[in-house]
Amino acid sequence: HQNFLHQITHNFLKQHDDRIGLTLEAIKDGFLDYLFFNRGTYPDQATDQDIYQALAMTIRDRLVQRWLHTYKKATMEKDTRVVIYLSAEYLMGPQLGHNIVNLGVREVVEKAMNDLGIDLQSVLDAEVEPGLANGGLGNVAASYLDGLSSLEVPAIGYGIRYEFGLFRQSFSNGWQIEETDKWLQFGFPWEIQQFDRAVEIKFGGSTQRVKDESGNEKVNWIPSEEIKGIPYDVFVPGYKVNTVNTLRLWKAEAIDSFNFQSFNVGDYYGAVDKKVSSENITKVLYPNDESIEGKILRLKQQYFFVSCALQDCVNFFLESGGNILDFHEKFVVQLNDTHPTIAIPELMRILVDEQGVAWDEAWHITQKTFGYTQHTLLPEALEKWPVGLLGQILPRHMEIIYDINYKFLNLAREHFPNHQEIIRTLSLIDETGEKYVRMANLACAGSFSINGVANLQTELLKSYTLKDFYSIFPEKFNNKTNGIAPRRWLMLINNRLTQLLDDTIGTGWEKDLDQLKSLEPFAENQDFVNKWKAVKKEIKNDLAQRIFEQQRVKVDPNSMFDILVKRIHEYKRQHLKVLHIISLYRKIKDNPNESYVPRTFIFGGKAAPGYRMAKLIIKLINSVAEVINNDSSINDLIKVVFIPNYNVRNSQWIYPAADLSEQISTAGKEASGTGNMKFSVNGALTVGTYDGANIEIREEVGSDNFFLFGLKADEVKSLKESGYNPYTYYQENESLRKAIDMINHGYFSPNERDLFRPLTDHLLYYDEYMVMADFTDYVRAQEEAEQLWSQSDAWAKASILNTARMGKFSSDRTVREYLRDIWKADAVEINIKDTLH
Ligand code: GL2
Repeated sequence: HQNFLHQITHNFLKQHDDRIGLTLEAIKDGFLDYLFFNRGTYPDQATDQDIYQALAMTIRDRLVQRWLHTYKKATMEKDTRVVIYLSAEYLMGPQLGHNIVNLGVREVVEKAMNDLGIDLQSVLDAEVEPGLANGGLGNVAASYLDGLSSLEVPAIGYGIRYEFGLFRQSFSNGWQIEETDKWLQFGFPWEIQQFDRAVEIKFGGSTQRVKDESGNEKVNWIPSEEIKGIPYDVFVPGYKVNTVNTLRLWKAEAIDSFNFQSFNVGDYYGAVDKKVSSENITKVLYPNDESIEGKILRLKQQYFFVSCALQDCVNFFLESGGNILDFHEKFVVQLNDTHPTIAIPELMRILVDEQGVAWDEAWHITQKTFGYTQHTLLPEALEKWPVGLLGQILPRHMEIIYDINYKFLNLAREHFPNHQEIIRTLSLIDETGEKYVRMANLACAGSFSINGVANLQTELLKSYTLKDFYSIFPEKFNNKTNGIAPRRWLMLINNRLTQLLDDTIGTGWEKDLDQLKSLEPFAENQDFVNKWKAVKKEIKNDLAQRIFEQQRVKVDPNSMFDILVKRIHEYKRQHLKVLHIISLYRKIKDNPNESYVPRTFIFGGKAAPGYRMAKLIIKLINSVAEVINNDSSINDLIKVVFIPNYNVRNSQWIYPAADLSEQISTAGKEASGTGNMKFSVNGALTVGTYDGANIEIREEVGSDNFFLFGLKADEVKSLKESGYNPYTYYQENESLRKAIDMINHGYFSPNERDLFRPLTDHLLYYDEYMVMADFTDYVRAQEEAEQLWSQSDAWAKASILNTARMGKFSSDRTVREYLRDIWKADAVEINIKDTLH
C-alpha cells in the first residue's frame, strides 16, 4: 500500500510540474481556473476581490510544494537545527506582491495580468493586510523570517492568529477613531489550517504532589480550564530559493464547542458560553506599543501561544525519534522581547513534569535553548505580572518561577556577597510593594544570549537597565543591530528605483545589499543625477496623487517631502515637529516677502487608544493642518498632511517618496528604529538625534549626508540630574514662545481655546522628553536641510549616497549575525525535484 501511494504521489507531482510552473502560460491558466472554479465568475465580471483572490491562489500554488519540502525534509528531520522564533507580533504586510517578488516572477505576472487587461497594481491594492503587530518589533520578526528563508535556514515562527489585528484608524473632527480590523473577512489565502497538529492548553486550578511508580515525587497540575490551539501555517518564501519556511499562528478554540448539558436544560446561550470565552483568547491584538497592560487576557494570550509552540516542537521532535535530552541541539528558541518569556518556565514544566527530566538537567537544557532579544529603553515597557494574577492563571509556573529564583539568587549572592540591594534588583520577583514577576529578569536568567538591537541601546542595557545581570553574565550580552528586508523595503515598494539600480549597477544587490556601494561613483555623474531626480519626482507624483484622492489636499511634488511616520508617542516627539511647523508658519506670515523652501509635512501613525496625550497630539497635528492648508496668505508654501490608518500598505507609498526622514526621538529612548532604515535605503536624508540606529546610519552614510541635532543620551541624563527647567527655553527662544502662545491662544482651536493646555503645560513645566531643550538645535538642523535642498544636485548626490551606503542595514546581515553568534544553524538546500519519501 505504501509503495502504491508513493507511486501515486510521484505521478501526481510529475503531472503537476506544468500546473505549478512559473511560465506565463501556466500562471495565466492557473489564474483563469481559479477565477472560474473557485470564485465562480468570468474575467469580464470579476470584482477586484475576485481577481485578487484568484491571483493569490495561483501564486500560493507555487509555494505549496516548496513549503512542504522545507517543512518535511529540512525542518522536521532530526539532524537539522531549526531556528524557532517566538513573537506575539508579526508585521507581515501585504503578501501577494511580496511573494511574487520572492518567487522572482514579478515581470511574468505583470505580463500575464496585462494580457488579460488587468493592472497588477490594482490587484495588489485589493489585498487586506494582516495587521498582526503594533510596530517595529513585529516588523523585525517578519524581516528575520524572510531573511532565514532567503538564507535557506529551516525556521518556524510561532505567534497568534489574532482574529482582529491592530485597529483601523480614521479621524473625526481631527480626533482619532478606532475601528475593528476585520482582516479575515474575505478569507486569508496564504494560510493552511492544520487540524491534526492541534494541542491542548491548560489554565488555572491547582497543583498536587504525587509519587510516580518508582516512588519519585512528581507534580500534577489540575487545571480549571482547558482549551485547544489550532495552528494555521503561513508560507514564508525566501528570495529566489526553494526554501519556504513556516509562520505557525495559533487560534484558540473550545475543546467542547457545545455544551449539551446546558442546551438540554434550555440554556442556549449557556451552551455556547465556553466556546465564546475560550475563543476570546485570540480575538484581538492589544494595541499598546511599549507600555504594558496587565490584563489577564494578555497573559493568557502569551501563555497560550508559547505553550502551543513548545508542545509542537516537543511533539515533532519526539515523533522523529529525538531524545528529549537533546532538545537544545535540535532547537534554538529566540524570545522576541519579554512577551514570550513564560516559555522558560513552560519548557521546565514540560521537561520536569511531563518528560520526567531531573530539575538540574532540565534547567541546563532550558538555558541552552533560549536567546532573548531586548527591544526597549523605556522603563514602562518592562513587563511585569502581579504574582497573584500569574499564580491564579498558571499555578504550576508560579512555583517553577520561585524555584528558579531561589537557585538564581544563590548564584547571584556568590557574585555580590553582602549586596542586599543588588540582590533585590536582580530577583525575578519585585517585592517593593505588591509583588510582581519581572519578565526581563526571568528572560535574562533563563537564556544563554541577551541582545540589544542597536549599539547604543546594547551599551545602555549593559550600563543601566540590565547592569547587574551584565556583571554576572557578561558573556551572554551581545548586540545585533536591526535590519530591514531589502526585497520588501526596496524592491517591492520602489519599482522605479529598482529599475534604475538594475540598469546602473546590475542585479545582485537584492541578496547582497553591500553591492549598492558600487552606486557611489554615479553620484558624480550628472546624467545619473538627473535620472535619480526624475525617478524621485515620479514617485512623489504618485504619492501626491494618492493624497489628493484620499484627502482632497493638493501637495506640490516639487516641494520638499518631509515625513514623520511611526507610532505616536511622546518620546518619538511628534510635538517637536509640530512646534517647528508652527514656527515656520509664523515666520512666513510675519515676513511674507522673504524666500522660503516650499515644504510638505507628512505625518502618519496610530496612538494607543488609551494614551490620552498621544491622541491629543494627533488632534493638534490635524488642527494645525486645517489652519495652514486653508490659509491662502502663505501661497501654498507649506502644507501639512496626516495620512490616516498608517500601516504597511500605506507606508509602501510613503517611504520611497520622502526627501527628508524625521527620526527625532529623545536620545537614549528609541532602542533602534527601523523606519529610519527604510527611508534612507530609498534615498531620503535624515534629520535625526543621536539615538538608536540613527547613530549607525549616520556612521555609514557620512555626517555630510545626515542632519544631526539635539542632546546626546548622556547629556539628557545629566541635564535631568542637574534640574531641568523647560520654562527657561520658552522665555529665551522667541519663535518657540510664539508657537506655544499660538496654541495656547486658541489659534488652532478657536472654539476651545484651552484644548491643548494639557500638552503645552506638560512641555512648559515638566517636559519629560526634552522637546524644549532640543527645539533650537532642531530648527538649526532644519535650516541646514533647507540650504542643501536649494542646491538640488548636491541634495540628489547626498540622496544617492544614502542609498549606496545602506548595505549594513539589510536584515540578511542581521540574520547572519544571529546565526553566527546565537542560533548556529546551517542552510539546507531544498531540492523540490526529490520526492518527499
Ligand atoms: C521596538 C523599539 O521601540 C524600536 O526602536 C525597535 O526598532 C523595534 C525593533 O527592535 O522594537 N520595541 C518595541 O516594543 N516596539 C518597537 O518598535 N514596539
